[in-house]
Amino acid sequence: MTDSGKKTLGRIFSGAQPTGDMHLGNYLGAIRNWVRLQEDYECIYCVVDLHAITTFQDPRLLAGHTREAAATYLAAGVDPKESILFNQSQVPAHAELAWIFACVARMGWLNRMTQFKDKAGKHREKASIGLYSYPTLMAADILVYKATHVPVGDDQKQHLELTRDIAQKFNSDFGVEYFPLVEPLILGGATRVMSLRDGTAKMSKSDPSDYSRISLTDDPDTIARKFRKARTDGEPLPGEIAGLKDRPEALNLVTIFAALADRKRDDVLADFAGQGFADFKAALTDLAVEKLGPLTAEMIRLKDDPGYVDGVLRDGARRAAAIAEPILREVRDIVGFLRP
Ligand code: AQP
Repeated sequence: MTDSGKKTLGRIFSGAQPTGDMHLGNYLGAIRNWVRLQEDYECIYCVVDLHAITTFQDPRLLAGHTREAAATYLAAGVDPKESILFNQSQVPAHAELAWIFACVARMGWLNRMTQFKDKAGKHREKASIGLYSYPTLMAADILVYKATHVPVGDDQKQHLELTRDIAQKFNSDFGVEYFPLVEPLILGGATRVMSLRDGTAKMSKSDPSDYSRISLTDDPDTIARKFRKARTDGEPLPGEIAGLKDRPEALNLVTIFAALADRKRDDVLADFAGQGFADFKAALTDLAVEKLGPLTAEMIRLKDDPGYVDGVLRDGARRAAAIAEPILREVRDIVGFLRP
C-alpha cells in the first residue's frame, strides 16, 4: 500500500547520483522507466548524494547537482505526490543501516565487485573506503524501506545480488526472517547508452569530455553539434541490426534513435539502409530535440524555482523517514542495541 492507500505490485527503490549533468543515458536507462513504474508500484526515488561523495565532489557544486537531479526526475514525470522523491543525506537512517550492513557483509564479497575495480582503476589503494563499501550503502538504501523490487541495468545486477546476500546473512546471523529478498526488475524498455566518443564506454556524467554525452539541459544547437561530431565509421548503415556487429559507435546511435522513437532497431535501420551518417545524424538530432525539448524546458523552469524543488525534497525526506525509522528501530532491537 502507498501512503495514499493505493494497492500496488510492490515497493520500488531507485536513485541516481548528483555527480554532474544528467544525461541521455540516465534518462533512457533509468528515469524514463521510473515514470512508467509509478502506475503499478509504490515508488521511492532518491538523489543519492551519500553515494556521490564516494568520489570527491566540489561542495560548491553538490547542492546544485542535487537540485538538478531532482528537477530531472520531476521534469521527466515523477509525480512527487504519488511517489516519494528526496535526497539521501536528509534521511540519516540510510547511513546508520549501512554501518550495520558493513558489519554483516564480508570483505570477500566486496572484493568481487567489478564496479569498484572499474571505478578505482589502477590506484585501488587510493580509492575511498566509501567507494569500496558502496554496495553496503546501496543495500541499506533498499532494505531500510523493505523495498521488494529494484529496477536494474546490467551494471547493477551484481550489487543487487550482494543486497540479497546481506539480507540473507542478516536474517541468519540474528535468527530472524526480517529482510525480504529483493527482486530485480529487468526492464524491457531500459536502454544502455554509450559514449558518443567511444562506443565501448558507457555515457557518463563524469567523462571529462562534454562531447561524450547529450546532457538533458543541452539546447538544440548543442545537441546538433554533439551528434554531428559523434564518432562513426566510413560504412553506410546496414538494413538490419546484425550488420552493426563490431561497429559499436554506429550501433549506439541506432540504439539511441530506436529508444527515443520507441521503435525496434531493425525498423529504424529499414528506413536508413544504405545511407551514410550525415542524414541519419540530422534525423537523430530532430528526434532528440523533439523528444527532449519539453523535458529540458521544464528543467530550466525548475532551475529558476529552487524553493519549489527544495520543498519537494523536504516533503519527500519526511515521508521517507516515516517509513525508514520504524524499520530501523526494529533493526536496532534485533541487533541488541540499548533503546534510547
Ligand atoms: N549510459 C547509461 N546508459 C543507461 N543507463 C545509465 N545509467 C547511467 N548511465 C547510463 C543509469 O542511470 C541511473 C543513475 O545512474 P547513477 O547516476 O547513479 O550512476 P552511474 O551509473 O555511475 O551514472 P554515471 O552518469 O556514469 O555517473 P558517474 O559518471 O558519476 O559514474 C542508474 O540506474 C544507471 O544504471
